[in-house]
Amino acid sequence: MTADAGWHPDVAYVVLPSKGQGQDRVTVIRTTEALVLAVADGSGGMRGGAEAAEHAVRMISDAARQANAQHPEWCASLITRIDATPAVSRGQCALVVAVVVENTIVGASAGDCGAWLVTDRIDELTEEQVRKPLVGSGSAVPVAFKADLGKGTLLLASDGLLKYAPRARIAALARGPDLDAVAHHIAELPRLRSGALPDDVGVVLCRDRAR
Ligand SMILES: [Mn+2]
Repeated sequence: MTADAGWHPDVAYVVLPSKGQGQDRVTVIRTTEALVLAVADGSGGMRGGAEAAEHAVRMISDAARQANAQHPEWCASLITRIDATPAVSRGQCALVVAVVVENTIVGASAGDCGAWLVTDRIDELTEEQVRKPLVGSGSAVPVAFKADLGKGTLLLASDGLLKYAPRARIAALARGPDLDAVAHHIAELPRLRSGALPDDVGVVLCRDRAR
């Protein structure tokens, strides 16, 4: 064992706006014990979607520094808290939050941002999610999830990836060796021949470097 033996998660993320600043936001927060990851997708049909997504990731950053983030219900109660204190613009967003502590993943989502654990197969951790109403409506329904990271790659993403890229392609890329390159290549999957993106893409990846 080397001097810095211990838990060294590898993390990478990419956000690609379809135009302007877009409305997807991601955050990665490393605390001493945990890694807190989130993807927020501001609702495009509503004014203030980007502000809602920014507001959500700001609240997550603030909360991540408090204790207790490893509790299985922490992410769901955090989403409830964000839902109950919307952005000034009263915009809304879809949101997925995950906390990784060594081998354990706990998380929650509301809306259609998803979390997958990619191994030799895809575990759709957010399979049971409730997609409407969105966070900021005051009546979002966060659904928690839990998994073991193992040798897998955890992927959090907005619908701009999950709706517009083939699942098998996402998973095949997610198994690649260089996580930064993986994030970049996955985020480019939805790009159309015209060069445009059908929607903003937000993606965060995490895995154990020692896997
Ligand atoms: Mn979207």
